[in-house]
Amino acid sequence: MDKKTKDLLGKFNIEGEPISITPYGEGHINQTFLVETDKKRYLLQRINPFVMPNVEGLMENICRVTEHLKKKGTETLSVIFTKDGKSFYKGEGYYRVYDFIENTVTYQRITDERVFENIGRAFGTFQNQLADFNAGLLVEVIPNFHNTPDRFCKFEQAVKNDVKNRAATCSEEIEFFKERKNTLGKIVEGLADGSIPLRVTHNDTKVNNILMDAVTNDARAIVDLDTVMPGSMTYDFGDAVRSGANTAKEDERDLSKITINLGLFKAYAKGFCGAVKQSITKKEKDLLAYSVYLMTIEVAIRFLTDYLMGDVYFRTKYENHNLIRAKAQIQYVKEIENNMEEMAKIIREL
Ligand code: ADP
Ligand code: GN1
Ligand code: MG
Repeated sequence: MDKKTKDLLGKFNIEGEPISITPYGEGHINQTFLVETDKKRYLLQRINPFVMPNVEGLMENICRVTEHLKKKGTETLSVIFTKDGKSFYKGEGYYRVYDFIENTVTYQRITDERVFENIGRAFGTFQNQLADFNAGLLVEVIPNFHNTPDRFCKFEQAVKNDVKNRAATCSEEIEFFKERKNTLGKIVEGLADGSIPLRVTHNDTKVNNILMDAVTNDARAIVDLDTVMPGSMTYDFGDAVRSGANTAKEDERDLSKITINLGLFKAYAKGFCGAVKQSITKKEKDLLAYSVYLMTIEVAIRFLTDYLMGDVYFRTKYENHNLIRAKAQIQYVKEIENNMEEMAKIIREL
């Protein structure tokens, strides 16, 4: 390990002598590393300042939410403080350290219905456990995060500016979103007129943001708490199904492999709805199938916007990665559209 890394780790209250540091996980936002000392393992993250410029507010949110969850006996992230008592360190970038949660696995995709039902139950339970958390204490770290009409406006702006001269390479995709402009508002409108309750939600319930027990496959800890903010319960339903019930990778190039696995959809719905049955309203339940459509088209719009803007938001692995992601998510939207009635029926019959 080089001196610079050792010095950085030395700023935090970690146990033992650092031995190794390796890039870890498949997150699209922060830079994540697994750190081993002669005593323990830790997760070091370089926080993405473009996405979350208010690091102070972000870490304040995470400390409050994790304290709240710990009081309820739930396993969650443990922030390792710096030697001068701060939840992050500012050097050449912003860094934070968490305990590495041992004996767990993260899935990038789901194939087993029982596992997905466990994940649904865990995100539903997370929702319940934050029901008595004072939302007024949370800083809106990424404003308008799931405001899909606003995402659409930003996309239109990116098409107009076309700073990288890329719009000509994705005219079909641009058209696809424009045709669906009027389908994007149901949830923000419901939140605004009070017909959908504003709750404290995770907002990024991608399946690799939950750690499962390596032996039993039960849900152990929900991680990536950067986006815990006021929102709609339906977001935490829709985004998990988007990421978990796809039969192909998020960035699959072979579009013929992509569809929604309805068995998995049903399994997640069973777990999630079972957990929130005391609090979910009729309108929220009626919007669950739609939320899968909405979260998928929203992320597709975001990938294409980022492609048009020159890949400034999501971490990418190759030149047109965001375009490939957008195309795959568009294909998934089409499949969801074709299965929407069946999905709504599954929810009604639960
Ligand atoms: P990003 O914001 O870039 O998505 P995450 O916070 O989700 O970064 O971390 C990336 C990955 O690291 C997660 O998908 C998960 O697999 C793993 N991970 C995150 N926190 C922990 C932790 N405390 N212990 C073990 N693994 C973790
Ligand atoms: C990002 O951070 P990660 O990889 O868990 C993004 C989500 C997207 C997702 C798409 C803060 O999630 O909103 O749905 O990529 N997170 C943020 O894979 O923007
Ligand atoms: Mg993540």
